[in-house]
Amino acid sequence: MAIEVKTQNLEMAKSLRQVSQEEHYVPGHRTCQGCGPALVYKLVSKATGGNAIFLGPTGCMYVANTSYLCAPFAYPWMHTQITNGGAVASGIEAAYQVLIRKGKYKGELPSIVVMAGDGGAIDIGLQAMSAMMYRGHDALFVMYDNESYANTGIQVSPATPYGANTTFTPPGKNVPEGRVLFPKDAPQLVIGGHPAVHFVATASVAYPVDLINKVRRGLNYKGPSFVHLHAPCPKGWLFPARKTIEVAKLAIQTGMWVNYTWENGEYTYDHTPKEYKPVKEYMKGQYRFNHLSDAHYAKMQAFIDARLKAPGKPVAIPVQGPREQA
Ligand SMILES: Cc1ncc(C[n+]2csc(CCOP(=O)(O)OP(=O)(O)O)c2C)c(N)n1
Ligand code: SF4
Repeated sequence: MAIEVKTQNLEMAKSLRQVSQEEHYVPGHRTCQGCGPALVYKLVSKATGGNAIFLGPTGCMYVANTSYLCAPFAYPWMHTQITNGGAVASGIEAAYQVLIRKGKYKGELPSIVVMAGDGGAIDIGLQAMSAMMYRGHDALFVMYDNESYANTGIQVSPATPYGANTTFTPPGKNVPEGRVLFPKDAPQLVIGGHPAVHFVATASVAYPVDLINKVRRGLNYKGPSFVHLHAPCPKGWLFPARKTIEVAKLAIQTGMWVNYTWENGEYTYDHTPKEYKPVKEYMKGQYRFNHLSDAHYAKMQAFIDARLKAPGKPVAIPVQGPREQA
């Protein structure tokens, strides 16, 4: 006879006061001052409560956090390769299913959470993430998005915005804008190709209650879910460390970031301003965009305008076609 798999039912919070003061991401890590991804870790682990297993693919949130026999994670946590966060989560969930079927484990299935950077999610880690989604494992995949391969020196990633100066896309005479491509659409990658997924959401460190509730809603679903979290990186984006939340808010006020939920095919949007500010206001505050000309800002504005007409849906973006000259 099949045994029922008991899962948690995490309650939604109306305000931060309703969120436990217990810390699961504790002092002692070595991330930069004002690190957005570190705040993501703090908030996501507050969302899950104690019954959770976290997986950390290689990236800032692994390397800057841990050293030999020392880590700031007050819950079971495991380092995975940057390639395979989704595969390790799948294995852990499958192992629990076997223990439950054999009657060797009688508790609730813990919240299994992959905390991947953009590289570990939609670039080097994409195949394992997609396979976890495709096979329908009961786990949450979090993509904390600092828009670069931060840990290896702020290299370009497929989440890096057009016009960004990274160590792999330095602006110069031949390519004055630096980064020429526009980013991949992470939520659409998941929504478009994974029938087992019923919940995908985007959130920002600027709105912690919304972030916590989206993590909880994702975890309450039986099956895979995906949450894409905007996490400014003062070191990589080059803004003063005290401005992380200001930068995150400005992203939403200018349309550079849109908070939404996709649940069983329905979109809902949060924190949409009555009127969007020009994207230049957001970009001007970050040294990574300092080299751009007005024509470059206009190109970014056109992209954002197109995206805001149908937020959450794919838009046509300029891409590099086949080369006519080497
Ligand atoms: C297969 C493989 N390629 C490259 C690396 C080197 N590497 C370690 S961390 C990292 C950057 C990770 O970037 P991301 O996933 O976006 O996380 P972040 O550092 O931004 O937090 C890279 C490229 C690696 N560890 N494994
Ligand atoms: S480089 Fe960016 S993501 Fe990495 S620890 Fe520093 S602020 Fe955080």
